[in-house]
Amino acid sequence: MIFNKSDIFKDELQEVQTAYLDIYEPLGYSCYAVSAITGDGIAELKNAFHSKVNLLAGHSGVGKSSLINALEPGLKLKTGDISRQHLKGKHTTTFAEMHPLSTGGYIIDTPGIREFVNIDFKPTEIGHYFIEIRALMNQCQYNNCLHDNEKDCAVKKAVEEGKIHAQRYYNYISILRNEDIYR
Ligand SMILES: Nc1nc2c(ncn2[C@@H]2O[C@H](COP(=O)(O)OP(=O)(O)O)[C@@H](O)[C@H]2O)c(=O)[nH]1
Ligand SMILES: [Mg+2]
Ligand SMILES: [Zn+2]
Repeated sequence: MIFNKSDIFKDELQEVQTAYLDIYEPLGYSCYAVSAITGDGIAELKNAFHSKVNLLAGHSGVGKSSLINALEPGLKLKTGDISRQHLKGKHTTTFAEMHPLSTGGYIIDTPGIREFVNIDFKPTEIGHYFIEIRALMNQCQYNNCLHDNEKDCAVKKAVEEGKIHAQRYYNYISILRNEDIYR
């Protein structure tokens, strides 16, 4: 989990970052607060990425290409101005591209999140990609439970008990209902 643009995380934004760290760190995800502009945290990222095949996914404009440039200045990937992107609906990176890292391994730049979310998941498969939902789904009453309106759902029970973070459940339901927030 990478939190880029840490140079502009101040005051309320700092709290937002902390709130996300509190969701993802307990789930076992390594979290990195970095800045492609100041270089903060880039050394740690380099360390985590070396000798692996890494892929950056996230909304257009979050700084994926800028981060890769910070890791590998020689690549000189095109980066975009967010406001202009929004006005013209233009994405700077138009297809996924794999680049070798000088530390060994590779990094894949992607245009955004849309292409991943558009993959046709069966509704019953979505829960497999949430590790905390996956861990409980066998305890649901129905083996095809979507953890939505079903009775005796172990996932919903865990959300009510605070064992699954409400934000994560909300994200799950949004993907299940094919909502637009991740596009
Ligand atoms: N303040 C700040 N701006 C950044 C940072 N990283 C990227 N940007 C800016 O965010 C915009 C989008 O960056 P880009 O790398 O094209 O995003 P991508 O669409 O995810 O590849 C550009 O204007 C970058 O200069 C950062 O760490 N801090
Ligand atoms: Mg890009
Ligand atoms: Zn369930």
